[in-house]
Amino acid sequence: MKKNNIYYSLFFVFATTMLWSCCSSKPKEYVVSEDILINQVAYPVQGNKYALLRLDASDFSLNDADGNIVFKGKTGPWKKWDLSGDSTRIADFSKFSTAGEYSIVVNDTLCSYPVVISERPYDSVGKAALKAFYYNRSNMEIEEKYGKEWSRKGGHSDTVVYIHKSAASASRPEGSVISSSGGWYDAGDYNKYIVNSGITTYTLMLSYFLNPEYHHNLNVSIPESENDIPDILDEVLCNLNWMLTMQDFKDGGVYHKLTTKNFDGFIMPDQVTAKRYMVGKSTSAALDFAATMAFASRIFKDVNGQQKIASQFKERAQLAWEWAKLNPNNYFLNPSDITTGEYKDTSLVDEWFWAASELYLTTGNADYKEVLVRNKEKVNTPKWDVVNTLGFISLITSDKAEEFVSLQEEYLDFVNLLLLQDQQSAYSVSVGEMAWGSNSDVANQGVLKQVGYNLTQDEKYQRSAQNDLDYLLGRNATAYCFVTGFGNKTPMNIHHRPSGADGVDKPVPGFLVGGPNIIVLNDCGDEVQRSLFPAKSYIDMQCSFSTNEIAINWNAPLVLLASSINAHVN
Ligand code: 9MR
Repeated sequence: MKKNNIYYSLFFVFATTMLWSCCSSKPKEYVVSEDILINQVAYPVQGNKYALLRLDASDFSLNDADGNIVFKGKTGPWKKWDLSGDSTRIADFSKFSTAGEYSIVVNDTLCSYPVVISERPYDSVGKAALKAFYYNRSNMEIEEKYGKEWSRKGGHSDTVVYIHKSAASASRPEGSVISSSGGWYDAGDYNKYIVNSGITTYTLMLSYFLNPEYHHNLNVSIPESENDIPDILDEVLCNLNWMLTMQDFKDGGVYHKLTTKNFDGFIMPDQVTAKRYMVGKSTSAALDFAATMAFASRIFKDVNGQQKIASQFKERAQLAWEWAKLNPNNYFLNPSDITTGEYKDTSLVDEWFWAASELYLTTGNADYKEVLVRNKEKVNTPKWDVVNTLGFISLITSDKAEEFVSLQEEYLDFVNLLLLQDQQSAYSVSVGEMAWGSNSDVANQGVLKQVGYNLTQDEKYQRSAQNDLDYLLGRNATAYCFVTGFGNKTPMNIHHRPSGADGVDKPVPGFLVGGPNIIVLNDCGDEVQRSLFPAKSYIDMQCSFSTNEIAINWNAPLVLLASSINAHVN
């Protein structure tokens, strides 16, 4: 992994208007400009294809690798984005639909990075995004056969986990030891957190639920690829099995997290020595666990040979729910001796709604319906601490959907609003703020649009979801393709411990970085300046935990988005 480099970061700050070296269009040489923003992975043959120009040009052309002009067009009107502080105009080449490699040429001097048009544009990025979960498995060796240059020894067997005093109970007193193996590391750190695992695991199962045929045919080369379960469900099972160990089945309570006291350094997982603890049972963990397990039981009951575990998921979900009812106000706060991720949430109405929705769909018990009706809030963009829309999605796509017609209307009203925001936006996205993990908000809005498409078969939803993917893959204000291992300008120095410590130059592939925001401007020290425009405030340095970390809950919507578009573009 490259060392953090201050010159590199300073260069980035001033690079927004800089021109890069030549692209290879012949017979004429053009200079690549990052003011011609494109999806650097690929565009579908059928569907929307456009670049965004930050240049004053009224015409553009699409040239093939030999320099021949294959399409000419006019650019659209300027649109401004307050979040990026700049303006763009559209260069639309949707009408051109021949697969191949091209570039956009402007003013007869400047060109874009290569524009790829393909029948199956997101196969590789979708596979890599799912494979990233395998790379982040906590307890097992990543074998060379599957992990290539990113193979590594196993770490964190988590067979010896100490009960922290915040989690002590009569049967498991402080300092007693339990085993809690498996699951994924949460992010660039090595800890495992139930709240974040819940939404992540749900989103991957939703990807399967929406696109079963696509996932049945998808092989991402993991140790379980040869069994008869789709790889995405094998991956999910690794985490579900770990989640089960996070429940104290004596009382149904679910520990909030399994963690070291402080974050480990940038060392390989097999080198770490710090003790791991089970910390605090929380209401949010119990409800997210209940929701995820209830959905898992519906998914796995129809999977070959998985009926037994499916009914276990259901029982455990109910057990967690009962605990939450008895302990509705166990809001998690880090104990004074623990400094790792807190995942603090003081408003749990949405968690009650989500868990009640999943349990109602799984059991048919009207008591849960009564709770969900009472706790319904407005549709919004899902996040680890904002989960009511996950309940909406499950209800309106279920076999009980006719009981929830008004929820479907509310849902589509919200998604239609997102589409309007996309049309008005200079960067063709619906986000109105840049949060920590802003890229996952873009991806999750793409997920909402894809669900809209599944419900209605109306192409407009899919087109707007495609815009979200285009943004993530390079058509954004930083000109980065935000997925490791993809694009011409790609993150190299992610805040991810194995990528930082493995001695391999390239980061582990398939990870979506958190992306721009201005929440913590000095994570690399005061001497490293970032843009004050939120949508440009991203830096490819390992120290930038606030913009350049990766996380399982950010990758899951990328998997769904790429898989769904892949499944439907052809
Ligand atoms: O995704 C989380 C973000 O919403 C919070 O603002 C941020 C600070 O509390 O934490 C993020 O989650 C991190 C977690 O606490 C620890 N593992 C890495 C996660 C991604 O940064």
